[in-house]
Amino acid sequence: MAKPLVGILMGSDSDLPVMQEAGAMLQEFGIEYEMTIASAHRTPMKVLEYSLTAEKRGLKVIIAGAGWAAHLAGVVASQTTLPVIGVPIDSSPLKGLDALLATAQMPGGVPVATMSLGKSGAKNAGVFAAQIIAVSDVKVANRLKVFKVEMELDVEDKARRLVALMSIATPAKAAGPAKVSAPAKVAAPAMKAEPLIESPSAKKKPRRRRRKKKPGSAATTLGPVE
Ligand code: C2R
Repeated sequence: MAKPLVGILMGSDSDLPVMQEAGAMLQEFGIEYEMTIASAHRTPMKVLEYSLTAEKRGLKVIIAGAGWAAHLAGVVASQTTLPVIGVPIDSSPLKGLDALLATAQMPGGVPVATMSLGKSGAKNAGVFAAQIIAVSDVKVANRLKVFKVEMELDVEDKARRLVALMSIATPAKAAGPAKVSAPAKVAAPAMKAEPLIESPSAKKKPRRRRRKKKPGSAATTLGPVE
């Protein structure tokens, strides 16, 4: 078996249903990977050891997924020059916002390439790791190209099926306009189109024009009060 090129870390076994999406993508691109649980909070020495030896062991990329106060990816990034991809996991009562900020908001000099929350983030971590490896691996680069084309074809296929479904649901439309009886025309009330958003100036009440006082009117003829 070839040496793993990607290391997938997660803070807890509870992260596995999300993080296995990353593994599935790497498998699709034919990239060997390893997977383990390590926590910067609960097993800090294991995280240090893993990060410090990763490059020597032949890893090219590390993917680190964690939920809650997710410090795992940042701590890994502090101990290696390998690219670190962070996956924030949406397992907390804050629905992952805490993990997203903790993973993304790294101080300058210690980057963590942060993916989106949850399963799509883990999937993207797998694709992104493959893209990093593809820079120096033509085989992986070609597989990525095929992956993109397949994704496009898949969307087009779904679009075609949707159009077909729509024509089944509304057969009258599909049969052509000649068979559809035209609805009786109802005279629309004369209405002025209202803008959806009123501009502040439009909200202002129209200013009343002051009438010019005619010369000789009471106001102009009254002299100062003595
Ligand atoms: P448990 O389900 O084990 O209680 O863990 C894990 O990633 C998990 O999502 C709850 C959550 O705690 C996270 N965890 C971290 C770290 N270690 C564990 N964020 C860490 O080192 O950052």
